[in-house]
Amino acid sequence: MKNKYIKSLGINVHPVVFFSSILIVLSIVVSTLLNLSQAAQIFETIQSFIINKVSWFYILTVNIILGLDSFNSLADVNGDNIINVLDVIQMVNIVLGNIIASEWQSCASDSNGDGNIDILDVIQAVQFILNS
Ligand SMILES: [Ca+2]
Ligand SMILES: [Ca+2]
Repeated sequence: MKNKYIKSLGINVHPVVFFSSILIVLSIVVSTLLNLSQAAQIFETIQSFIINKVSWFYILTVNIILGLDSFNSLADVNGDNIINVLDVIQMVNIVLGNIIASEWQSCASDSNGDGNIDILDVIQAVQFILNS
């Protein structure tokens, strides 16, 4: 059986999944960087909605995130105690259904604590990486 995984730099990746995930993540990051004012407006709109409509949930979520972050597991999907692009790639693969997340990975991937793993979690993880 042909091994379709690439082993380099100590990571084991599927080439199609890996490079398509990188392309998706880079396109999100680049489009955000190229449209900073529009991205800021979108994030401000989302934040305003959250604060005005579901502030109790926002406060609860922030406390949960801070609590989880103190254990350094939030968004650390691969469990190496570092939050970087490898975690984002795994999150994208979980969102796309390319990999089935363990219960621990599901908890780590739910960056915003809303109980769903989706693109908002990926965006939050990318923002965390860019801000750190
Ligand atoms: Ca990690
Ligand atoms: Ca989520």
